Amino acid sequence: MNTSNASLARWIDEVAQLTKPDSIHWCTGSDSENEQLIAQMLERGDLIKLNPSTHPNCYLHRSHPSDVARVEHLTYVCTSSREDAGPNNNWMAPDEAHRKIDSMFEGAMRGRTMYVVPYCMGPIDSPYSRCGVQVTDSPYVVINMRVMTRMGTEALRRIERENQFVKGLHSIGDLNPERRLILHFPEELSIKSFGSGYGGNALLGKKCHALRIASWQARQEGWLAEHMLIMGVQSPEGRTHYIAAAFPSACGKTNLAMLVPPDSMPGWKIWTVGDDICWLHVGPDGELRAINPEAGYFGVVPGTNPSTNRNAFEMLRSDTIFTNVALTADNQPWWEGLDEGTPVVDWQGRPYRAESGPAAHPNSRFTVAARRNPIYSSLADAPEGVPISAILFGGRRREVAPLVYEAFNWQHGVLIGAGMASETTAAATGQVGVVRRDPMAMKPFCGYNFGDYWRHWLSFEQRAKKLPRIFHVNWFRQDASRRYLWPGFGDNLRVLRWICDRCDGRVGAQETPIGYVPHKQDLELTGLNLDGATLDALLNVDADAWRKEIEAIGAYLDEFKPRLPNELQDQLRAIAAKL
Ligand code: OXD
Ligand code: MN
Repeated sequence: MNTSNASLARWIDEVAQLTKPDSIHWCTGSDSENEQLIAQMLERGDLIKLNPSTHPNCYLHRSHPSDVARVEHLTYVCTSSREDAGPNNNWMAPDEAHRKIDSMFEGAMRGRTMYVVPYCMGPIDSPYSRCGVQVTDSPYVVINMRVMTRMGTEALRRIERENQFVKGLHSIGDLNPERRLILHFPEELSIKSFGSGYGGNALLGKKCHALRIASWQARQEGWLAEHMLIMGVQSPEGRTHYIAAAFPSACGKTNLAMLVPPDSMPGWKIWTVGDDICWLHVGPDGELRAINPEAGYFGVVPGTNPSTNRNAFEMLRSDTIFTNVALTADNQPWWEGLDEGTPVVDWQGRPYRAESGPAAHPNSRFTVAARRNPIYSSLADAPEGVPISAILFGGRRREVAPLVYEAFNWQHGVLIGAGMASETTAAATGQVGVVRRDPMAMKPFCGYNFGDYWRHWLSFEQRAKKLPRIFHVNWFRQDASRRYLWPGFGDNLRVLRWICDRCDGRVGAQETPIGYVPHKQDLELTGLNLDGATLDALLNVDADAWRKEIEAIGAYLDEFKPRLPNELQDQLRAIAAKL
């Protein structure tokens, strides 16, 4: 027995009887354990050591070519009542779901080691953190979980003290896409994932626990689990505002969280608290406080270079696990958008040929400890979290949504989040570039009915003494010839600065039917080559386009009746009337 917790010991026994591993390894999270796993993976060819002089302690893993992204069509929320999962989730009855996936797990770990991975989501000593145990037969998952969570003995001790944990059972199976399922049982606080080794499907602490299960728990316990980065924006006077921002997958959360200020804004500093997930609690002072439940970044590689994100680029030069990138002749990692080196081997390990598509997979990823980030916030591990001044919602919208606008109030802000839309990306299997509604960037991650979720968001008006202001941003506006109107990346600080000024009550704004937009003179644009017409286009609220948008949002929200809160419909009607 490796634990004093009887229910954990019993569950591990049951799982071992079902999956029949050759041996069981309880992970401690130690350096030597990690080194042994890496040595074993190198020997089996599951990892490739990258050039140690340019990229010390970096490795490449190539996944099965059919297993490179989240599989939303195979991801289910299994609640007793279908309505509780809502139209936003695939649903299966819990009994049927267990039966189906247990038949896949039957004997699945024969000939393999079963790893027991205790982990803590959030600082190990934070009252806001929650623990879990993932069982897996994939050493790749273990070494990634060690980077992404507080994994090992300390987490196990906390589980033994609290006697509560999320159970996550995972096997890569035979990686057959026909035998792949990602199932969530929020009522049982458990997850079963079979047939994929890809991050979002297999690192169960991340999307499965910290978003789908946690969002359910958060509703019961009065907090929020969100798909948001958390960053500190420090002004030259030394005042720091913490901002939480929700953007769909592969829309630049990691880049924004690690932003490098433009030369024309000396004295501004950015501090990263988190790049993907945010747990928001009402603190003792009645304000919203945020922790990042993760301890590492599982970020999109392509496009990372010293000018788009110098911090990320530096961070990836050592101690990083790369997945599905290409290789240069001297074994350095290579990806599209890296402005140096030449690929010779593509992400599938084949000699690179331009006509066979990109060298690195568009959803190739890095796994790296958050502490390697040169601008890691000193409060990122604070058990009490950071106070949030502003919440941002945003998507990839070629048209319609202006660069930035502010909600009139909390209810309107919730409507802005609920009506969010974005063009799809390579982070999930399926067509790329089509506009879909992605409320709060949680479409793939909310573990319950969106109608109930929005009602829960609205309830924070009663729960909190002071709420953050809510904004919508769009870095991705294009003109008719598909040219981006806004430079993005470091220059996004210009928009964040306006947001901080609004939080401090320092600047006014122009009222439009959809919210407050900046007066042009209040945006810091020195050093930017932006002509007046482009700025007008970026801030323009086109009434015709918005009438259509409001209609589309209304039609989408109607899908959630009868659980759709009336407040959202009232907000929508008010905007329609003004338009
Ligand atoms: C991610 C995602 O990996 O959102 O963070 O897909
Ligand atoms: Mn994400």
